Amino acid sequence: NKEHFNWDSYLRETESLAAPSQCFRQSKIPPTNEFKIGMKLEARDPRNVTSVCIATVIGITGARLRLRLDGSDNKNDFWRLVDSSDIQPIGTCEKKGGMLQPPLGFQMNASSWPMFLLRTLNGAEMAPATFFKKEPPKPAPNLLKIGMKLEAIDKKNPYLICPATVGDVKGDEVFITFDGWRGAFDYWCKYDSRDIFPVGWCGLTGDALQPPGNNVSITKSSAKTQSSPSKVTRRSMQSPQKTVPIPAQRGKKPGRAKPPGQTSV
Ligand code: MLY
Repeated sequence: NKEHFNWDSYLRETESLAAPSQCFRQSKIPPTNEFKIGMKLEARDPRNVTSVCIATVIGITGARLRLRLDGSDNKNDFWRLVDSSDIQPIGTCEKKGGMLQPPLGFQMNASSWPMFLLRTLNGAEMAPATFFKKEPPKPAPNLLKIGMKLEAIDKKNPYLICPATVGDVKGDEVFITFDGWRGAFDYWCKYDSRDIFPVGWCGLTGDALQPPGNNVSITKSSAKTQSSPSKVTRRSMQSPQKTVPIPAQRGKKPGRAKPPGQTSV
């Protein structure tokens, strides 16, 4: 899909509505990203959330940082918003009486951690405290409704932010479906997740919003009920809410075979 994606025409052609910005735990004006590659900070280890580790900024994308934990490998990078509560300036942990921990999968012998820590911080460029922005408050209550459009992080490819649709709502949980991807990347999350954004977010941050996929969702219900494709002007515009979310999948890792024609990066 080479043509550039335009939300206004997409919303018109799919006859859908964008979820209002008050639905999201995101600041209305995205926070400015002042970080520079190479700067160090403290970050919660995504694989061991009780640990606070040293991380290095290895990429900048919109209002997010691509982070790598010092002493970890290059296969476990993660992305955080500059106003995420998972990141803080170096020194914060100690100030609060905590101890910096080696990341899960620390590549050296555990006994070498104290010396490693000393060396990794020696002469490091530390991100200034003013670069860290305050996390926006949770909106209350859950205002997301089935069919609303949004931008969402693809959790299997977390550097990607994609056009998505609310496929289901159960209390505080929302089912995020990726337009044009047959359900393979869909997931449940809390309505106040930091991984979902209002329509227009990437346009404001300068992040590259992915175009919708080209795959029609083929499910029992859509195959039976879809009488006329007249409103569907592009294959990718099939309303994803016609897919049947499988609640049993909640919280589970892949488990399901990928449909043909889709490969993971
Ligand atoms: N390399 C993968 C990327 C899939 C991304 C799906 N997201 C956008 C929902 C592929 O092409 O299959």
